[in-house]
Amino acid sequence: MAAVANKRSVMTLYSDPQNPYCHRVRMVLAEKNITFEINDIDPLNMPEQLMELNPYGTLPTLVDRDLRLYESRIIMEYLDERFPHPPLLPVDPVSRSTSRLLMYRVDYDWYRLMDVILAGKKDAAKARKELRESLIATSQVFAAKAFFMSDDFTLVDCLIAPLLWRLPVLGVDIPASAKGLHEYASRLFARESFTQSLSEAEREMRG
Ligand SMILES: N[C@@H](CCC(=O)N[C@@H](CS)C(=O)NCC(=O)O)C(=O)O
Repeated sequence: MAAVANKRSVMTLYSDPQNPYCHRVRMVLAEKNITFEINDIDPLNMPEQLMELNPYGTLPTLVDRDLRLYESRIIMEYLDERFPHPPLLPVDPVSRSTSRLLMYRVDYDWYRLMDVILAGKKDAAKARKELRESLIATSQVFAAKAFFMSDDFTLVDCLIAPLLWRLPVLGVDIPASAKGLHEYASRLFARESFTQSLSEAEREMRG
C-alpha cells in the first residue's frame, strides 16, 4: 500500500478525525485549497502501513510522492512552502522566527495541558484549571489584533483554532467577560477554511 501511495500525484494525509494535531494540518490544507486524499485512521487500530511510512506511527502523517512527513508543525511548514499562496508565515526572518516561537509556546503551554485532559489522566482536573486560567489571562492579547499577535492569519492561528474548538469537550468554560478570546474564536470559526477543515466527529463536538 505504501508503494501505491508513493506513485500517486495527489498527496495523502493520514489523519485521526478527532485529533487536534491532525485538525491543524487539515486547516492549512483548507486555507490553501490544496487537493489531497484523506485516509481516516482509528488511533486504536493503527494500520501496519503507517509504521512503514512513519517510524513513530503517529498521526498526522503526510505522503507527497516520495516524501513522508510526520510531526504536525513540520507538515504545516512544508505545506506553506510548497503552496506559497496565501502565505501563512510572515516573510522577514525576525517575524518568521517569532511566529515559530509562538507555535512552540502554544504547544508547550496549551496543547500539553489539552493532551493531559484528553488522556483523562489523574492530573486532568489540574490541567483543565491551568488551561482555563491561562486562556483567560491571554484574553487581552486575543483582542489586540485580528489574529494571534498578527494582522494577518498565520500558522499560529491554525494551531489555536482546533484547541479553542475543543474547549466544550475539554470541559473548559470561558466566562463571557473574556470577550477578546470569544471574539477571536468566532473570527476563526467563521472562516470558510475552518468549516472545511472539520471532520464529522469534530462538527459534532459543538453540534
Ligand atoms: N507531536 C505530534 C503529536 C501527534 C499526536 O499526538 N498524534 C496522536 C494522534 S492519534 C498519535 O499519533 N498517537 C499515537 C501514538 O503516539 O502512538 C504532532 O505534532 O504531530
